[in-house]
Amino acid sequence: MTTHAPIQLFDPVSSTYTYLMFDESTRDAIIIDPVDTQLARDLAALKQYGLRLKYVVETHAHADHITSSATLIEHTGAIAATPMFCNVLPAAIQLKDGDVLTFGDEKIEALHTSGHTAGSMSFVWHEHVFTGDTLLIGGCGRTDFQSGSAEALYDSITLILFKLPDNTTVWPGHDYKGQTSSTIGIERKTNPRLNNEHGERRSKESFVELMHALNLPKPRLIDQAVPANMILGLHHDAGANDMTTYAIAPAVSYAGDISPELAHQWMLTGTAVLVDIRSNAERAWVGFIVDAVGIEWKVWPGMVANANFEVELKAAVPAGSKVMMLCRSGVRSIPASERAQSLGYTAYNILEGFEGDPDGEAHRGQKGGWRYRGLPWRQN
Ligand SMILES: N[C@@H](CCC(=O)N[C@@H](CS)C(=O)NCC(=O)O)C(=O)O
Ligand SMILES: [Fe+2]
Repeated sequence: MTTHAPIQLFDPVSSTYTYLMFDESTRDAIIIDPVDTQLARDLAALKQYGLRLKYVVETHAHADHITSSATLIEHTGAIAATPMFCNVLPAAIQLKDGDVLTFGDEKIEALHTSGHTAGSMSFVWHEHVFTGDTLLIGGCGRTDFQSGSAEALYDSITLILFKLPDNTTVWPGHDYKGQTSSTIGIERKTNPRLNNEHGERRSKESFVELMHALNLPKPRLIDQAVPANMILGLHHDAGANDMTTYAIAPAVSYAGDISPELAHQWMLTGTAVLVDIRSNAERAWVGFIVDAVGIEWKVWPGMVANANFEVELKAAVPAGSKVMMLCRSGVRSIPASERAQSLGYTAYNILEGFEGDPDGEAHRGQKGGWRYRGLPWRQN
């Protein structure tokens, strides 16, 4: 018989647990609550186990760390799934209570367990529950910010999570004391937030009073983390632009670097063809540019080079034309511009791509990509 166990990974700075689960035969995988600073660790784990990441799942929009969702998706071609009421708009899958995600023959079910935040979810997989910050070991998530509600948390814990079988393993979103897992039975009987000193279940009023008296300091990163997590952890700095927007900066191995604004103008006037070289998965995930030609530079799964790039480019764009290469952040579009130039096109690289560089730095004077500069795009 196959035993099902999640791989539990820990970020010591934010005390966050990330979980990786996969189907043993197909190697399709999902990850729950990945942390931006642990990207290399998580990519290495996917490689080590030979996995194809299908979904990046969030239990809520975190206040204490930034997710690596967007970057993981760019690397792997996975799809983001976030709780519907967290309003993380770029996530392709907006989870409702009872929704099931499938990876290989494996299934994981989303339960809407509001309270820590209004949108918070827990996930049930075999005899395991990933509780995010709804239920912690001997504790529970705080309810004093981000649409938190102690009343809702009491109901979610007592009426939803405590109704799971006692032997269900509880895998929390954080632990600040080095504990790794618990069970529903243990938490139901001994969790001090839910039970009084005599081991009796607290009333909702007593729980609410306790939660309101916690007076915890604000998470250190809340002001950066929440806005970043609302867009899957993409960092961008829209607005600032200290380069002449319509200038062409000549390049050595292709015709030059141009701003998204100039690219847009050239597209409207028919001066050049915009070639969107993001993977199909990325475009489906975050959005399309109307009238752009889509030719993948790297292909999911594994983000391997598209062997048909030359054939597809030649089929789509007449030889000798001007082309403008656009990717997500302006990195992949550089080798793609060089390639197009070597194939006889006059090739321009669009600075900062669709989203803008994730490090938030100004690259060659440009900040923010196509979308964050307010240029037109569509969701699908
Ligand atoms: N000290 C941490 C804050 C930790 C924190 O507030 N964690 C939230 C989860 S996002 C919580 O619910 N903690 C519950 C508790 O500490 O009892 C930081 O600055 O990031
Ligand atoms: Fe949280």
